[in-house]
Amino acid sequence: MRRLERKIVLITGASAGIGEACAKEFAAAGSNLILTARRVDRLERLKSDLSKKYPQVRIHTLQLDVRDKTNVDKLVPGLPSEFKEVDILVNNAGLVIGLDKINDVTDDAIDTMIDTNVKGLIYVTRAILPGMKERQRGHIINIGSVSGTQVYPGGGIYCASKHAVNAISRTLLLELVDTPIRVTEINPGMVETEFSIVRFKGDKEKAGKVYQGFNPLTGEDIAETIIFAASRPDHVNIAGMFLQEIII
Ligand code: NDP
Ligand code: 8X3
Repeated sequence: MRRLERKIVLITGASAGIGEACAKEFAAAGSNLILTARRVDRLERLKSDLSKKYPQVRIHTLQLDVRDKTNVDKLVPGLPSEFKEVDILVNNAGLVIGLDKINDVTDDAIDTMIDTNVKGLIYVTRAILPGMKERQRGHIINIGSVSGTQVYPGGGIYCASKHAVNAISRTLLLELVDTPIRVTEINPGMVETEFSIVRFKGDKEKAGKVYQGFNPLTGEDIAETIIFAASRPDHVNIAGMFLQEIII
């Protein structure tokens, strides 16, 4: 997709799942990448694979915990000069912990989900948006969820965090409506990534059961949709999309 060639794309949570799939799709489209996550060894492996396949694509990796406000604030000043002008931000880093009812959910699970999914997304947006405003161009793509408009027992805190992402996305859309900066929220249903493995603290058997009996979405399905939104003409802003798995 020529519209994405040489764009600088920053992806949070690029070490697995949807973020990793986005890295592959944007690289295939000729974009230059800033790949961030906590597991930097995985980012290095991904960089090495993508660099072999797409030698023209420039890739910068960065260890970044989105909860760490001090480090997020240093993000742009610390980027090499050729990566500083971020065109597209994919706010993807996020997670769910457990399936506990609100009565039982632990302080740690509450903090981890809210700090990552909500506060982290705000910190990163706040780090990148001023540059986009200065340059009068940019695209913020937030990974929300169907859980941003729906709820389920045991998902209260995660759903609250994604409802917050929905509120932030819609607010940003209004706050930036008189600028060329675009805001898109992508809302997947059930995607088979490491999401449920993280939810069940590494229990792969339990995680696998979540997707039994139907065809879940894949990280690639979501990344393709993100690429579609990112590659529309500059005057077309896809404000939001929902992707639902087919239960068969
Ligand atoms: P994965 O667990 O496969 O990937 C999550 C990514 O987020 C990893 O790269 C992880 O990297 C990163 N991450 C987690 N915590 C942090 C942190 N504190 N700082 C930086 N990066 C972090 O899950 P998915 O790919 O499925 O999830 C991606 C997004 O999609 C999330 O926002 C999730 O809520 C959303 N989503 C997922 C759905 C699903 O069914 N899978 C459905 C709807 C939305 P590392 O651990 O290396 O830091
Ligand atoms: C993830 C959707 O329903 O698996 O955002 O919690 S769900």
